[in-house]
Amino acid sequence: MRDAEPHPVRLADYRPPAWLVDTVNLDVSLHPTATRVVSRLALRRNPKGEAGAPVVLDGDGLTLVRVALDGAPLAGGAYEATPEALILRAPPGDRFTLEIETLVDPTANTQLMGLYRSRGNYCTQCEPEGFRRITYFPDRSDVLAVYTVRIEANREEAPVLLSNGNLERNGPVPDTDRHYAIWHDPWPKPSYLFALVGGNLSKVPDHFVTASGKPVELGIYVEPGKETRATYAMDALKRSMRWDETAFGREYDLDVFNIVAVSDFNMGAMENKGLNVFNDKYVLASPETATDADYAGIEGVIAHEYFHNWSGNRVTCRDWFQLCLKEGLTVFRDQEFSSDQRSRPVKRISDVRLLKAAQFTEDAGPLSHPVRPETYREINNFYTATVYEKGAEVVRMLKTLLGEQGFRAGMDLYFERHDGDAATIEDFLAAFADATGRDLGQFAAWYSQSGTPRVTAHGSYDAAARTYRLDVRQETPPSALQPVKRPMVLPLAVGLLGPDGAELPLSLDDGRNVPRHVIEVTQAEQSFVFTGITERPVLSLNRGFSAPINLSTNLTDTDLVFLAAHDSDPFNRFDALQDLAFRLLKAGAAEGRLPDAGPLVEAARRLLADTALDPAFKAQALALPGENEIAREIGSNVDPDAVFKARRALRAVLADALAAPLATAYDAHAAGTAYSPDAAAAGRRALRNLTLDYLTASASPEALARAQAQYAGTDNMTDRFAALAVIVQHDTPARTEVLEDFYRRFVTDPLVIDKWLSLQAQIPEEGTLDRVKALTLLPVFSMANPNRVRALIGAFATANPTQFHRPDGKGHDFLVDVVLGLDAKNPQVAARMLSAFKTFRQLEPGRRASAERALRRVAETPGLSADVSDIASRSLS
Ligand code: B3K
Ligand code: ZN
Repeated sequence: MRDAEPHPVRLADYRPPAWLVDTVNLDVSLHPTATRVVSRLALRRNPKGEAGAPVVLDGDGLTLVRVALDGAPLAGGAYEATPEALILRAPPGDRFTLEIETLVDPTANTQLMGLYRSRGNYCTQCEPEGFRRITYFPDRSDVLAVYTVRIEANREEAPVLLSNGNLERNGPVPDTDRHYAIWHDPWPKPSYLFALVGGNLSKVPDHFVTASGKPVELGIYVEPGKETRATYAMDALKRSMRWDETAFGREYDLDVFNIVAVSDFNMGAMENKGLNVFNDKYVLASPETATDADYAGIEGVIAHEYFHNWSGNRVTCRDWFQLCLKEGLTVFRDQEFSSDQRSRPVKRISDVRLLKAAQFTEDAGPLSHPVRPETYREINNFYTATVYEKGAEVVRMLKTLLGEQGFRAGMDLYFERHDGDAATIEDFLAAFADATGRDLGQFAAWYSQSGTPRVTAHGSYDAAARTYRLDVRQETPPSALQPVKRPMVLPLAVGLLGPDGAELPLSLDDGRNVPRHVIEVTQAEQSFVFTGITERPVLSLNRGFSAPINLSTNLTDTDLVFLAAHDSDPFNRFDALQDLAFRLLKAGAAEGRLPDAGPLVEAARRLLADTALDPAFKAQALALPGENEIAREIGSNVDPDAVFKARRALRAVLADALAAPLATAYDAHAAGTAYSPDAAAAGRRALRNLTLDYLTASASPEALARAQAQYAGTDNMTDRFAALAVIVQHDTPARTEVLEDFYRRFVTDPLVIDKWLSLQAQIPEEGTLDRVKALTLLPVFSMANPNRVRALIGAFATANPTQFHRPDGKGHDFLVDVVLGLDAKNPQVAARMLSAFKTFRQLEPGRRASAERALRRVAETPGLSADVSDIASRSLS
């Protein structure tokens, strides 16, 4: 267990490592409770490190057996060893070999960090600081070494033995029931990219030939019996490999690429060199068990981890403050991949929804931090929406500013310059600046300044002068650490629409035209005057959400209805509808009754009738913002019950006003041929299931019967689960029936049971808390499995605002009990659950006080992990 109050680590304190490791030879003898690890490190003093510094190797809970130096056993007095460090104060020279033997217990490892067991199989997770739980090592991302790994295990227990790189040889260990495999990875890598797997797994094989003709053997390893469920993941992998060649010129660089699916995993997946380890949720899919969203998730995560091979592995991070260097960039790359594979506008809309839901809320609350933080107490708590999602937005803005070619030139230069390096954000920006000649000095504030910029744009038309003037002001909310914030560079994609909806040519009064329709705001207040505008235009600003900002404009409801119908930018078409809905919902929540929804109804009616539109786009544009999204827009003094009621009321108004076209759309998008997970088919299902949601808003017996018919009559999980979700919203006997039926059908399939748990946790009724507690007692639930915990507890805390924030505080108390119970076993997941409180300051005073009491109860508990104590104290700060 780590120290709950460790000294904060600061970016400003970075020093190059005093010692480097050229090669690592690991010999791992797998055993359920006593795995023996012999590590031989070729150590070399770093000429750029602190002169005369001792050798300090990190450990975490290690049991040391012996140490040898250049082959000779080291006497006890020659080193200092604790479970947390191995220190040689007087190293014998500038270059020597250290051999270290440790014992680890993978079965007792419930943190799922380091070497652990998942359903009997051995696997590892080393990022960020798990390698030190396997052996003593300078466990930091700027120490790159070439690894050779020998794994030995019982043949029956672990017939499959995998590590990074290429397989050198394998075979039986003579005269024993054991066998071994030796893997060699020629690419120097930091310890966080090390991985090892041993177990009884089935290989789904395939192959790939790179653009330059190099053959690569591909393997996805799954539990025996699950092979057919890996087909889609394999397909996504091959498409990712090809895409990275064409979009970024990046080829794969080993003879093999393996993926292993495991059931117990703290996050989505891990990009270990040549051996990605995945949460099985992001590998396994079949039409009967996975929804369209699951398929899209698999495609995105497979791509993300694969793309890390260049953005993260070939070029890694100098230190963990630079995490966004690999994560933000790789999220951007996976977003682009999915956009190319599917519909670009639909992907952009869902990415922005996620950004706002997860990152804008984080940045507006006590856990706000810059994309590149400057201090941390527990790095595991910085794998955040800010680092990932805002980090990706910053890369996207670079592309918007530099254009397609400039961006590609910068990326090429970055990869060329830093291949084999541990790089920084400064290195990244310098590559773009040098490739394009552009000064990115002010732009760099996107990495260092926290908070979402608030931008107001006021447009005014001057008929006499034939000009349209846009006055833009920006301000980023101050924070305790950064009380004064500088203006940011905001690339705002813009269009002016004429009365017929046509796009007007843009030129500014200084004679410039507007390249790529992007204006660049760089000052706190700035005006742009567009000339030659003969009629009052309608402004479409921040198209495609080109800058991650909170924008308010002086557009009227009529303007928004116009944009919803005519904007050539699909994102802003969607956004116009959302804005209309937000205006109504905010007023409805504040006043207890909805204003006239006429303009929204008309805009929605037109959109629904527009046969030229992609059904997937329609489904997004017609879906009302969720309760959390509405709360975010309200921003302060939020009453979740009022939000819920306003949303329900607006849904009923739309359902009633559009009953006929919704029913027509439902029938018109009926499932046809066999299920296919492609984007077009998924889009039709999305629209149909959205209409089903509206059609059952009234809970009329006919509507529920339609949902029940869909539930029973389909063979795919998307349609079955969508029907289940709408039925479960209504307290009728049908609810119990379908929930029981679903359980019986899928009781042996944990990933499907997660959906069942999650759905029940989201029922917006008073009985839900007791229901959730009861579900924790079922044998299908386990606090030891992160997927189960996220599905049930996570959904309750993050997706059921009326019940989590019950006025009696019992929802808060429950989460605290769970977090405290979980902390001793899996601090990372416990801390994740606790961060559900990140928006508590936006609540009305009663619920805010209850959340604060709950957080205090955590903070005051003795013996907390660093992970949980860090989240509790920052949340309260
Ligand atoms: N790099 C890993 C995340 C590791 C998280 C450690 N707490 C997965 C990813 O982002 O690709
Ligand atoms: Zn990543």
